Amino acid sequence: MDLDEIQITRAIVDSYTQKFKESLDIDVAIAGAGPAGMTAAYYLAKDGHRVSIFEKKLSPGGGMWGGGMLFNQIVVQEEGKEVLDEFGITYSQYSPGYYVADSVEAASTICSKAIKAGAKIFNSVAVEDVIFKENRVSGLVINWTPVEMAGLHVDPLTIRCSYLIEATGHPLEILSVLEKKTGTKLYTETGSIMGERSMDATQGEQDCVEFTREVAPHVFVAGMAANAAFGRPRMGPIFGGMLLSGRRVASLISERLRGK
Ligand code: 48F
Repeated sequence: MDLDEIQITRAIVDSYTQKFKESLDIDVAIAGAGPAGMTAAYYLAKDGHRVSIFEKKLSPGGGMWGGGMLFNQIVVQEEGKEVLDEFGITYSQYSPGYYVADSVEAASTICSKAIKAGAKIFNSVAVEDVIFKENRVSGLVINWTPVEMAGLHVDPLTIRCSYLIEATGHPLEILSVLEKKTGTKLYTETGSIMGERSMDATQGEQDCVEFTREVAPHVFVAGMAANAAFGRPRMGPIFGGMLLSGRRVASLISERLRGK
């Protein structure tokens, strides 16, 4: 058949607009499509919640693609294995308690499963600020990443959400803005961002799950962002903690949404 260029354009613009409109007022907005954010989105969507991720890079997947130092394999410990099973990611046992998986399969599968479960992912969209009213976050301020990169003076758009997951990993971009612009006292020991500590895989992995929690009213941290917020160690290319953190934050927020 003859293809009509304008019909192709209409199809893209209409369907994107529809997807975006459905994300303007949602239960959970997630900043960052790394393994923690995407796993959280999968479980929240599976639980029937309206959830969208805003990811500033073109490719969702965060730090998972590159495995360790670009050796594109990841390690998952015993505790995280059941999340690999949930996603159907292929893995093998390297030695007792150490499982390895292809990082490209892992990142792409989690991404695909999250979308198929009903989550929406908006790539190349950076979260630059939050909506802050009555002493709490009630939404996100977003803009195209290329606008930010080019330093263009273009005003952003906004998303309303009941809960926000800060899953931007090491840089903790959203919590930093929240702290700086609103003076919100965080639920950390010091009331402020404590900053990540040097590497300790055992402690870092445990803490990543334990410190996955509410850090300010209606704002939860997950993944490496939890360690960075609460002053806990980094853990390197072992990913069980990220997957378990994503699952945990989904369950904590699901409980809150059911009780609201
Ligand atoms: O860094 P990232 O993969 O975070 P994570 O899910 O997983 C951490 C691991 O990859 C690894 C590790 C495990 O051993 O330590 O680092 O906690 O994914 C964070 C995502 O957030 C995006 C960023 O591009 C990345 O894909 N991001 C960062 N800032 C923003 C953002 C922002 N302002 N707006 C939107 N996305």
